[in-house]
Amino acid sequence: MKNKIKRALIVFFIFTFLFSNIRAFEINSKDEIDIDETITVTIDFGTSLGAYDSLEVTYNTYTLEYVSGDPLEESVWHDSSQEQQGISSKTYVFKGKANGISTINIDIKGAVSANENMDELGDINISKKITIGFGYVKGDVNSDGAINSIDASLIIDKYKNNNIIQDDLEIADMNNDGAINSVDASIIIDMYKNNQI
Ligand SMILES: [Ca+2]
Ligand SMILES: [Ca+2]
Repeated sequence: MKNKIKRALIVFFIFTFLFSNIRAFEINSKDEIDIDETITVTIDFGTSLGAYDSLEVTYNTYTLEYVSGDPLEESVWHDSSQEQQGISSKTYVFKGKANGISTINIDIKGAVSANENMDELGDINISKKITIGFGYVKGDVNSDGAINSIDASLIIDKYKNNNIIQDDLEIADMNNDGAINSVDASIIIDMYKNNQI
C-alpha cells in the first residue's frame, strides 16, 4: 500500500514537472545595463515549442535599441519537418539607449507543443523589466534629469496620440490611478511651480 502511494506521488511529481516545464518560459538576461551596453535576451523553450501562429517582441524604443538576433515579428511558423523537434530558443540582442526602463514583452499566439500529440499551448506572454543607466525618476518623462513643462507636454502628447506603454505608467502616472492624462500633466506643472523638485 505504501508503495502504491509512493508510486502515485512520483507520477504526480513527474506530471507536475512536465506540465510546469512546458509553460514556465522565462526571459533570461541581466536586469540592469548601462547606456551603450549590449545585452543578450534569450527565451529557452527546451523542445516543447513546435509551432505558432505569430510571435511579437515589443520593448520601450526610447530607452532600448534592437541590435541583432531573431526577428522581432514572425508569423505562422509552421514547418512540419521541424515541428517534432521543436524550437529550442530565441535570442535577441539589445543596447541601452537612454536612462529609464524598458519592459521587454514577448507575445506568442497559437503555440503548439512539439510532442507527439501536438497539444495546443495557446497564447504565451512573457515579460521582463530592464533598467537602463540610472533608471528613472518619477515625472521625468524624457529622462533629462529635470522635471518641468517639457515632461508635462510629453504626457499630453502621449495621451492625445494614445501612445502609452506599460513603462510610462511607472514614470508618468503621478497620481497612481492607472491612467496617464492631463491630471498627471498638471501635477507635474504644480510641482515645478511650487519648487517641490
Ligand atoms: Ca525631464
Ligand atoms: Ca494618473
